Amino acid sequence: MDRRSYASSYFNDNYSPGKAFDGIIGQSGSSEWASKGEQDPWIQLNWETNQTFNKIIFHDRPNLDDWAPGGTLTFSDESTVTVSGIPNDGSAYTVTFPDKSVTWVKFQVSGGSGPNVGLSEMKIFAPVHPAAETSVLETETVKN
Ligand SMILES: [Ca+2]
Repeated sequence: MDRRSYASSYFNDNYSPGKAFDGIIGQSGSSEWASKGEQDPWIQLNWETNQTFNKIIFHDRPNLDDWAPGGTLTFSDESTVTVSGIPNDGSAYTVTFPDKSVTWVKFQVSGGSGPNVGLSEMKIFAPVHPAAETSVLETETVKN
């Protein structure tokens, strides 16, 4: 799956937007995206084909100076989801929404504070098909 990340700015190559999608969480200076002097930066992930997902887990930069407390998710279908309450310490903050089948998602920070606001991670999850539901149906079939 080919994907490409963009941001309004990044501090230097060690803080590139791809670091928010590298699966590494909570390591200052080695696995986080940081903007270059912005309080309300944006970051975007594009795919070559439609991706279906319904959950994003945010982790702020773990340092307590830079904080992206929330903002707005925009999807390529032009729908939006408001995000608020991302903790400053980098702990997980989960946002769920109806299934999106889209080619890009953008997160525009609002209310940010600190010298170089960014994110440690923005982890995107595909919908989980409820295996438990299948089990129940199978049980009922056996009873009959
Ligand atoms: Ca922080």
